[in-house]
Amino acid sequence: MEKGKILLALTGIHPQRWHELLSAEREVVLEPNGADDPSITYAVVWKQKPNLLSSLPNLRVIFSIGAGVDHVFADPGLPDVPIVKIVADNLTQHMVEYVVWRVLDHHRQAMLYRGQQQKKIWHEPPQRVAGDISVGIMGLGSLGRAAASALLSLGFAVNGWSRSERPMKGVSTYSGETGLIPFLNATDILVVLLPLTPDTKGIVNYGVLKELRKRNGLGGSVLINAGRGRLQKDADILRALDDGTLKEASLDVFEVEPLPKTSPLWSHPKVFVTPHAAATSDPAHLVPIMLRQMAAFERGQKLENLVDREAGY
Ligand code: NDP
Ligand code: OXD
Repeated sequence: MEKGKILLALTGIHPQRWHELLSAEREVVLEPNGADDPSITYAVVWKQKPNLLSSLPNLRVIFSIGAGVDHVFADPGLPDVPIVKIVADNLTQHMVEYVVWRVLDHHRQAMLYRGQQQKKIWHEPPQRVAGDISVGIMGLGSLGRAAASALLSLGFAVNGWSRSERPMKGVSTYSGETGLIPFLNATDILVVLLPLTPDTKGIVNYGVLKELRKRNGLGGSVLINAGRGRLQKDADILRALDDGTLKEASLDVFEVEPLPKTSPLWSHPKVFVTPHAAATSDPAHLVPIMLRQMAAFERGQKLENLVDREAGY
C-alpha cells in the first residue's frame, strides 16, 4: 500500500505543531481543505466537524489525538472505518501525576490548611496514613491501571471498577452493574477515569455519591473526576457537597466546557477546578506513535489500540 495522505481536523486545538510534525513524513491537508478529497487515507481528529469524514471516499483509518473518543462518536455521519485511540506513556504519566496529586492533596487535607493559612490559624488536625484510605478507580483501563499502581506504591488501599473482570494484583476489583454498589461502599476517594459512552453518561450522580464510604479518617468522601464532564451531573455534585454527602471534589472536566463563568463550582470552597488539563495530548510524543501505526498499517500489520465501536470506547 502506498504512503497515505492525512486530513488534520482539530477543533479547539491549535493545529500548527501537529501539522508540522505529521508533515515531516507525510502529505497533510488541513481542514477546512480536504473535504471530498479522494486522495485522503487517514484522518487525525479532535471534535471533527459533523459529516466531514463521511465525505472522504477513500478514508481508511481515523486517529483520535486523545485517549477519549466520545468526540469522534459525536459525528452523526461517522463512517465505518477503524478508529484508533491514544495509548501513550507520556499521556499516561500526565494522568498518573494528576491523580496522585489530587488524591494526596485531599488525603493531606490541603483545603483545610489553605483555609487556615488565610486566617493565620496554627492547628494540626489528626493525621491518617494512606493505608487507612481506600481509593476507588472507576474505569480500570490504561489510565486507571497506571494510576492504581502509583497509588498502591504510596500505600493506599485501591479498588477498581470496570465493565468486564479486570483482575489486578493488590487491587480489589469489581465489575459491571452488580459490582458498582459494593465498589462504592468500599471507596473513600472516588477517582473517575471512565470513557463517556451511552452506558456511562451521567453515572456520577447523587445516588452514586451517596453510596461512597463515610467511615474514614478523611471526614467524608471525596470525588475526583478526570474522565469526562458528561459522566457527572454538576448539580448533583453541588448538592452532595452542600449536604455533606461529599467532603470535597477535584474536577478537571465539566458538563459544559469551558466551565461557564456563572457556574457555582468555580467559587465553591470545597471544589478544586482544573480546565480539562489532567493529561494533555502532546504532539511531540503522540505524532510519532500515529506515524508508526500508519506505516505498520501500510505494511499489512494490525492497528493497535482500536476502539470497540459497539462499546463506544
Ligand atoms: P480505556 O479504554 O483504556 O479504559 C476504560 C475503562 O473504563 C475500562 O476499564 C473499561 O472497562 C471501563 N468502562 C467502560 N465502560 C464501562 C461501563 N459501562 N461500566 C464500567 N466500566 C466501564 O481508557 P483510558 O484509560 O485510556 O481513558 C479513560 C478516559 O479518560 C478516556 O476515555 C477519556 O475520557 C479520559 N481522559 C481524560 C483526560 C483529561 O485530560 N481529563 C486525558 C485522557 C483521557 P473494561 O476494562 O472492562 O473495558
Ligand atoms: C483525552 C483528553 O481524551 O485529553 O485524551 O481528554
